[in-house]
Amino acid sequence: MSKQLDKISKFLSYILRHQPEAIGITLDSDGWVNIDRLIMQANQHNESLTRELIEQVVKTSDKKRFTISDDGLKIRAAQGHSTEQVKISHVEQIPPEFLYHGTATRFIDSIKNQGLIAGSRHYVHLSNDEKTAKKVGERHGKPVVLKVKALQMSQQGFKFYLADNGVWLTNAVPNTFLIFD
Ligand code: HQG
Repeated sequence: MSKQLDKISKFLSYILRHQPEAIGITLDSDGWVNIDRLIMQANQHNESLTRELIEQVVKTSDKKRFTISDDGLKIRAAQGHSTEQVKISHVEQIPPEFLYHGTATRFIDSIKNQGLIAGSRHYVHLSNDEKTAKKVGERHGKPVVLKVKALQMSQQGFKFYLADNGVWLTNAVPNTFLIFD
């Protein structure tokens, strides 16, 4: 992804996950906003944005961070929200036996005590594969990948959701379901 598109991707993540009010827009409870309105408000706040640039970001996003509605009128972030405006009804799914969570070594003691908590986001984020989890962990420091006994959790009543982009979400992971190698 080019530098320009990367910058726009970061801007869209900030607005569509965390601070829509920063450019005076409101997201609906499923996270959607009208694309024309988003562009107008962004431009009014000195962020040059066009439909074409948005489409390029959506198309080239390695993690498929954003989804455009079937009618082409709206956009939302697939997951990762912290804003209280949004409560996406993600699809509930039975997870595979194991899912993975990438974190940094400095968080391990705390995670051993408390399990995984969502922090400022709405959910704990889990990946299907270790490689993706490692990349997520690298964002925070020296990466560690934890194995989560997801199927066992689900059999005990914990709910799992699959976001538009394949990221698994759950409210929290008690430490008894974590494998620290
Ligand atoms: C850690 C990215 C101490 C947790 C990725 C993580 C993801 C604890 C950090 C998405 C803890 C939160 C989300 C506990 C959890 N004590 N630390 N009890 N429980 N933590 O950024 O999962 O590139 O909010 O391990 O791909 O890193 O932005 O969550 O290190 O899908 O599109 O607290 O963001 O996507 O950090 O990443 P984050 P995350 P994008």
